[in-house]
Amino acid sequence: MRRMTWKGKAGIAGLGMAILLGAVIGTYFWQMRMQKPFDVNMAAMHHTGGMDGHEHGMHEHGEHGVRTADSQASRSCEAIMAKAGKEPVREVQLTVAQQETKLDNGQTKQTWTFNGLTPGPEIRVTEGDRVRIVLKNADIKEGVTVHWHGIVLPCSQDGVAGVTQEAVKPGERFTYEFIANHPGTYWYHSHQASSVQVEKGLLGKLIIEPLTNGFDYDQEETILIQQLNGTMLMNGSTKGANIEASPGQMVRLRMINAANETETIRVNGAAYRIIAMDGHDLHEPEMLENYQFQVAAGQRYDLLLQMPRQGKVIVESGSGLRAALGSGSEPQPRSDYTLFSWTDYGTPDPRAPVENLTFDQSQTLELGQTLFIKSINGKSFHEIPSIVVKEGQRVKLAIANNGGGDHPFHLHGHIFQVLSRNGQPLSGSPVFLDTLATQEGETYEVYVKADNPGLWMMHCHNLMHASMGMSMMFNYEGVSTPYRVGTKSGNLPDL
Ligand SMILES: [Cu+2]
Repeated sequence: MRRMTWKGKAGIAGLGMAILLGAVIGTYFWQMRMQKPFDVNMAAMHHTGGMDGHEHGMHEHGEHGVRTADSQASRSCEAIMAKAGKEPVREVQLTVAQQETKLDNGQTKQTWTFNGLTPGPEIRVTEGDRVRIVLKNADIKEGVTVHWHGIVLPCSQDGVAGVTQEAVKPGERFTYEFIANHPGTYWYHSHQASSVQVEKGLLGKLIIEPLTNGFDYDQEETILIQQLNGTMLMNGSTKGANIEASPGQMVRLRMINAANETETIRVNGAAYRIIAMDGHDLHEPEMLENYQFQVAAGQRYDLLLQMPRQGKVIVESGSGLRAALGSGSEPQPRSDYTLFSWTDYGTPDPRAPVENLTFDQSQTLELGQTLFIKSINGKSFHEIPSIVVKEGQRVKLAIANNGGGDHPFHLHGHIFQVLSRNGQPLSGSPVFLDTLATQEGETYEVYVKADNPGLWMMHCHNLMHASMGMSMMFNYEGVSTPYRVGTKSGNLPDL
């Protein structure tokens, strides 16, 4: 019997490898295509496919499976805007442009900026203000939008390309207007090709100061963590932030994670309290010492701490960035930290119970991964059936992380309350969020009051995951949109 030569074996192995590689690459591009549909109406349950133009005007929804025509009581997201009123107006101009940004480590990056900056200018308003932002696009040909992350606002102002507006093209402008109803720490970013545009620099801080403060402090600071074309920055610096603070001063430190990965934060030199999550105050939060806590992508944590009599306070992130507050010697670093849990922190508030609640609708969302796509209930992006609610409904969402990394799950236009983690009701402060951190194996139940009619995206805020399909809609029955997502219109909100 003739034995195969070494070359023959290598040839067959090589051919096998080539076929396998071809199949993998083919599948990859086929699946990536699904994130770039041709023409989709995100208000409809099913996509049009772009061939026959047929749209499904019917939704199956609710606990009774009632079918209702869209034309019935239909209203367009475009027409849902802030009512006229006499609130003090705060107007801000934001111009996006391409430019070179020189970092403080000497590197030069090709960036996209707001008013020449990344992060963009901090927008700071007061609770109750009417905020008017005029966005101009100088030269970004893909078009841009601004989404106001965590803000409860009218549908037409949400800044999602292809859902609430057309992407704003070079030479064009778009004016956003909303009432700053909920004080807290927020941020803004482009929601056109978000995974690309946020990475290139289109993001910034948005602070709504409260009319009356629930906590006393002498000064406040905000730190924002971002990833700019592969480089981690804190407040735009590769070296971190140096914050002036005097001994004994009470400092409110607002922290925004605008990058894609969960950041583990350690504080040395002072005990502190976590007083707010995603902008919303916690109820009777206790003092923490020797704890580390995790801020997922898109989330915000506000800390309250008192500067020591002497020396610095150091706030360090897992990605190696640090903020130094005060002056003098640095505290000794520790090696033992307990992981903070927000499910039993602070005290319950009888006004916001987590048990014995009733709901009009319950849905389960399983976040996971299949091959190259990130999925919700096994489907990706526009193929995921929208959740359809009626105004006034009490909706329970069970959100399970079945793998594929941390999935910070963000719902637009609403503030939801977390009820339980892994079947265990929260036993501390009520927790109100717009971005829920989930890790593999965890299941959370959250309560959403359907009180803001519109078409709302709901997606993983690791924007890479969103671009790979972990993005869907939370739609109100009867709300339509004149805009379309897809390569035909060029509106690709989560690409
Ligand atoms: Cu994810």
